[in-house]
Amino acid sequence: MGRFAAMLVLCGCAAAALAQPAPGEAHDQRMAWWREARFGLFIHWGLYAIPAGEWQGATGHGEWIMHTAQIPVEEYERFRERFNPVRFDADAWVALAAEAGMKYIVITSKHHDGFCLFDSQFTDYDVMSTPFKRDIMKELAAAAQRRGLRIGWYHSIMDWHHPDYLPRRDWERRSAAGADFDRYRAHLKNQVRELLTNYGPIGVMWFDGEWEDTWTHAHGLDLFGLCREIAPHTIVNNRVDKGRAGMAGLTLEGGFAGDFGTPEQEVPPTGLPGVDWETCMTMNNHWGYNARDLDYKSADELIRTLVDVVSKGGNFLLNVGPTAEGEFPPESVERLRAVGAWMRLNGPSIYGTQAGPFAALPWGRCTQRPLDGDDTRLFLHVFDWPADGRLVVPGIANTPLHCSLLTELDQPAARLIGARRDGDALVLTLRDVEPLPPVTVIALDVRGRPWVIPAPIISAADDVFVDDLEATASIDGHALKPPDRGEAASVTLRYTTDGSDPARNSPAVSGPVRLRQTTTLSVRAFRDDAPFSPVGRRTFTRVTPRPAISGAAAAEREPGLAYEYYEGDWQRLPNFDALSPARRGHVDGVSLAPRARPERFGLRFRGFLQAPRDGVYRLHLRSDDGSRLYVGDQLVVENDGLHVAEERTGVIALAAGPHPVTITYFQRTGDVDLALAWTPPGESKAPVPPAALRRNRD
Ligand code: FHN
Repeated sequence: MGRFAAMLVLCGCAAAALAQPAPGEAHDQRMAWWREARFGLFIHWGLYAIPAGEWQGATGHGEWIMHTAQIPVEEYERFRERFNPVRFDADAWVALAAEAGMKYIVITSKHHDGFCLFDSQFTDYDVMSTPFKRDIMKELAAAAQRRGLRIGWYHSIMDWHHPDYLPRRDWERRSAAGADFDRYRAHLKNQVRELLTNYGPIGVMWFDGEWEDTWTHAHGLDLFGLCREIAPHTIVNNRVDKGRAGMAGLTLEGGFAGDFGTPEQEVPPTGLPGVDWETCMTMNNHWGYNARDLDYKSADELIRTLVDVVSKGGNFLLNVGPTAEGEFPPESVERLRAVGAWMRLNGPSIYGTQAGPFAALPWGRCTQRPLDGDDTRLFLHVFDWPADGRLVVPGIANTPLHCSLLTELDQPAARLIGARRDGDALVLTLRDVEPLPPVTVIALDVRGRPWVIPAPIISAADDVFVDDLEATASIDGHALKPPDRGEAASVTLRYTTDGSDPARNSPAVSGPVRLRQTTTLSVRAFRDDAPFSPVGRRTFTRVTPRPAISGAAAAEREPGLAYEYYEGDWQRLPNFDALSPARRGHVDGVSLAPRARPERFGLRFRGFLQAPRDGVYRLHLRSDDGSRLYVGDQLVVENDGLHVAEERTGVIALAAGPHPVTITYFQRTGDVDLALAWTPPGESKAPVPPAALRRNRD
């Protein structure tokens, strides 16, 4: 066995290039209530609640029904005559939000369909021209104020009704002649002024529908500036501008506007220090009311998602789509009440807390808040209760001061939970403690600010190798000293190659290693012969290259790939075998050339990838929206889903020669992108050259 390179690497923040408004005093003051609140109610309500997801027999629509069912404006407008939510009760809605433990409400003042739920002097396409004739936003704002909740407006930039909004939907017959987008922007700004002026203090402007090319960065800055000018205390999301990184929702560098990022239907994989963000999520599969969609997340899942989001430093905006009668669906009410019951017991572990100090915990999550002096309260959210009654909190150097169930904290009869040191970890004794599912919260007070030592990082080119592989180990130098003070501890990295935990007499790392067989490397930091970090572990597998295909003579193949072009509306890659292509042909390489329209289309490319030599190949597929790459039947790159241009990489060992390859892709709306690159063994990353692609002769 060779040696490791012991590198005490100062690893900086690895987060993508994310922007944040100038931190400053004003920003923190503006964000203070929102960072304290952590949990809010999203409401998607409008004319689309009337069809409730159904149109001419199709039942999968939502708030996009005007577009997805291609309902002409003049026909969709007629829903206005039927909008009469006689059971709407603003106080009842606010009471349900408060009962759930929510501290703010964001409701659709106008969604993409252009219909306004408020009394606007700039359009008659609003609630005052319906039989209901009441300003719903005014009633809800007043009810929220009475109950001490903040109110916010979701206002769509995209507008499928206003004659000056462009572009038209690609299926519309309505002419775009005479449409003036600047006149539309003036209309939009007039309504934003109404919303920020006529309804009392507004907590949030939650813009959406910013992705079409007619809306520019300049427009975003202008609208953001208007909000700041009219209501300097109102926070504005990043969808006011063009800097949102798709459904992942965070704000890219480049001076884009917005006070917080907006991941949608997903939670960032790790916390993002210093970044304000809010995950918005549906309870079922639709934002707007769909009467048939009973696929609701359980209350337990919603509670764990709330904890997951807050443990990473975010806010959670949970959606309800009310019915046309003005009521929350009973399934939503049931879940709001269940989440509220948990919040009444555990709210202090959510409200005003910050992201926990751990990159990951095997049994749950952690949030934290400072205590008087320099000490810290850690809220340990236990999802998986330890069968042996021992809860191991790994890689924490702090001294424990107090530990009990959150629900017993500050009670005279509080049962203390034992917390003792075991190497790098604190071990809590839970044998006599009853868990409180779905998430039991333990309050662990520690001296000082959290000093967490992560497991060493084991680095190598890939997890698989054909002939041999070099690996190294390192530990984050920042973690080797207490926060903000003291000298870095002097540590030694020790390792094993059989999967066992390194011990104080295990060999010390001292240089790179050359692996020639499948091996599990385990590395741990030791200080004065005592374990100082958790164990870092990584398995490297020796593989045999996938044999190239033989038989069909290469001479019968042409350069390039065969393609099939499909048209349809998908949220994920469809099964193209079950569809009929609108067109077939061949192209030099993977590209968008075969498409016949800007959105709602799919492509499938098939052919052969010529591997120049035996070895491990990294294949890189970038797409907006979803894509996949197969070699033979093996899925090598998974990049499916609705997202901005994101690149995913897969690794496969190939023998020299041709290998059957299939790339699938779909685009729903907005920006498009598709690109294939590779990193052959011993070479650097580059687009796959046409010379490496072949297709069967027609
Ligand atoms: O198109 C909208 C969608 O209808 C819904 O409002 C979500 C909620 O954030 N936002 C857009 C999709 O990203």
